Amino acid sequence: MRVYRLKPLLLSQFEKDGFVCCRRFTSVASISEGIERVIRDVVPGMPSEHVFYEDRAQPDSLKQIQLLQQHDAFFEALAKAGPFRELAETLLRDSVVCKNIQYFNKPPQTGQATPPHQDGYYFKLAPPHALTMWLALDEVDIENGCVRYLPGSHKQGMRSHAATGTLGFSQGIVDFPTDEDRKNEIALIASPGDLLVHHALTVHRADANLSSTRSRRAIGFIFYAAQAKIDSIAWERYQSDLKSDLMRDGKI
Ligand SMILES: O=C(O)CCC(=O)C(=O)O
Repeated sequence: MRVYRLKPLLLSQFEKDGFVCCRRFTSVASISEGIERVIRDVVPGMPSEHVFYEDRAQPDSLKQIQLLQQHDAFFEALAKAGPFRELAETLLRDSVVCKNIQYFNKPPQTGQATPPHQDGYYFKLAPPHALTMWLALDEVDIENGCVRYLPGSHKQGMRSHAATGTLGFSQGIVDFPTDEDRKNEIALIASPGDLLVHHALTVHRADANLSSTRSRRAIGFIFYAAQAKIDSIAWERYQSDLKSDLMRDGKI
């Protein structure tokens, strides 16, 4: 398979830049079908804290589904074995645990920006050895809100975060963008099947979807290295605060 020959190159890019982009990593037909099936058959029975809408009264404004691997056998199989997991093991130089498979959409015009953040701030891991994969299901470009990275930011530690008010991305970097951030940020345009992978400390964000017709759908995979340990007290506190905030604001 293509990825095997490229693995040493991908690993050195990942360790240097904190992200890699694997063009045409996979065909998206079965994954798109899987997501359509979950939206149709599973979402109606899911707990509200696993399904986020821009506006709960508008089913078309669905923006995120959490923990697909717990809700659907197809996604459970993707979490347990196959090319995503194998690539995660290579890039983290460890065996891995798949913690979350997520669906992301930015619906046309209503899809909000993803605030600048480091995933490790949400994960509460020591050491912060984890990565996120982001598989494009649509053509994704500047207009509909492509992912933007700060190369090398994974080597510069955790930045200060604070509440954003954004459903699904509750924490954002407080001093973004600095002049350096503005100079260094790169935007990753992607086609269906392209896979972006970033380290848990890599700073990233995405703009809102300004297109009037095009959605911006993607699947996210979160893998933790086996050596990374969760600070379970900090994590439980964060989850409980988050749930109360979302319920108070009527978002879930
Ligand atoms: O889909 C997006 O806008 C960004 C996803 C993201 O930030 C993440 O998976 O960590």
